[in-house]
Amino acid sequence: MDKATTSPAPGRKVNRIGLEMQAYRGGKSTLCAGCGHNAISERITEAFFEMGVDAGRVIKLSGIGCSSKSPAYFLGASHGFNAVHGRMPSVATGAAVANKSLLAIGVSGDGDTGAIGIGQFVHLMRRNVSMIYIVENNGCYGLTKGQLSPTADVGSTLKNGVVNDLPAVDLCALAIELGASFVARSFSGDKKQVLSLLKAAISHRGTVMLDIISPCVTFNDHEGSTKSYSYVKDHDEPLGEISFVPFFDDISVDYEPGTVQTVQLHDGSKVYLRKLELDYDPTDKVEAQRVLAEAARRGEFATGLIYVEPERPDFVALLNLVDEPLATLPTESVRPPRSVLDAIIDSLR
Ligand SMILES: Cc1ncc(C[n+]2csc(CCOP(=O)(O)OP(=O)(O)O)c2C)c(N)n1
Ligand code: SF4
Ligand SMILES: [Mg+2]
Repeated sequence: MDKATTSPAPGRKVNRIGLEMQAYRGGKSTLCAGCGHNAISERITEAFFEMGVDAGRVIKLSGIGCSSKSPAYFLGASHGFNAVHGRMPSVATGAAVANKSLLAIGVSGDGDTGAIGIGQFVHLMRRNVSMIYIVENNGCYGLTKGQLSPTADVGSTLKNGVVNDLPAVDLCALAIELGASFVARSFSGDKKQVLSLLKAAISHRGTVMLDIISPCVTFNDHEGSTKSYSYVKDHDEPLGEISFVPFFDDISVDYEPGTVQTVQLHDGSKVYLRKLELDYDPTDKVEAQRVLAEAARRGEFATGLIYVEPERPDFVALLNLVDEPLATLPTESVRPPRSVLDAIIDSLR
């Protein structure tokens, strides 16, 4: 990034590479006011600013969905690739292998990841591709008007009364099982926790799977949902016809390790967040799986850094590549000279 064009005004806060927060912002959000996804974009902006990351070495990736639109709203100076629905992991894997000097951050949704993209997600996790993979989890397909997603809890209902009778996919439990080396869960309204998890994620090498419960204020607003706010609008209005988007205050929470925070959503429904104890050991895989299963049994979400395995080699390390990123290797290094090709052809005659 050209520092000369972004030199800070006197007295303004700058980070360790001399840039202001403004240098880390993206375009103006077109998502609904109050959508949890907007709060996450703000935290990503803050985290990259506070960590003093050079935005020119970051690649933002996504699939399709409201959540997948988010990379447009942060790190405007970074590279970006908006992939096909559910196909972000393969694009991210290609980018990470081609240029290992990039810091990759992907934003997906519970539909993009848990439904159409589940196969690609599985292989990204087991390869431990070095990237930050965020699932903005609202338990529904926000962009296509609120259908239940695979992370919707049993008993969740659609507005028309349809009840979800399928068990939810726990993407954190799956990621741990598959081999992701940093697995965490939070709530979009917990500014402190989301920010500190993102800062830790930026420092990690390997797959960071960060599941952030992020309410959809527009569609997932029914009583009984465990991942939603509702908004106040005419109840006779048919689902899918949005005549206005009301403003909501963001719900913010701040609670101590080891305690349970009940979050009352706009429609009166609740989510229960249990922050892991301060002395919780996130390096114990079996304990991490037990904590997730126990929280699910109680109808709660365990939040915090659930599992970390800092020493696990990432995919690029396993491939044993040359030191220089493949993308910047000179032609002479990657293309054999004519004489070598001729010798091969001769040997086959
Ligand atoms: C191949 C394909 N199938 C289906 C769709 C329709 N579609 C677009 S976004 C989406 C689901 C989005 O849900 P989620 O990933 O949870 O994101 P959210 O909008 O809730 O943030 C679907 C089914 C599509 N765009 N492409
Ligand atoms: S429809 Fe839901 S998920 Fe999409 S922007 Fe609006 S509140 Fe967010
Ligand atoms: Mg969703």
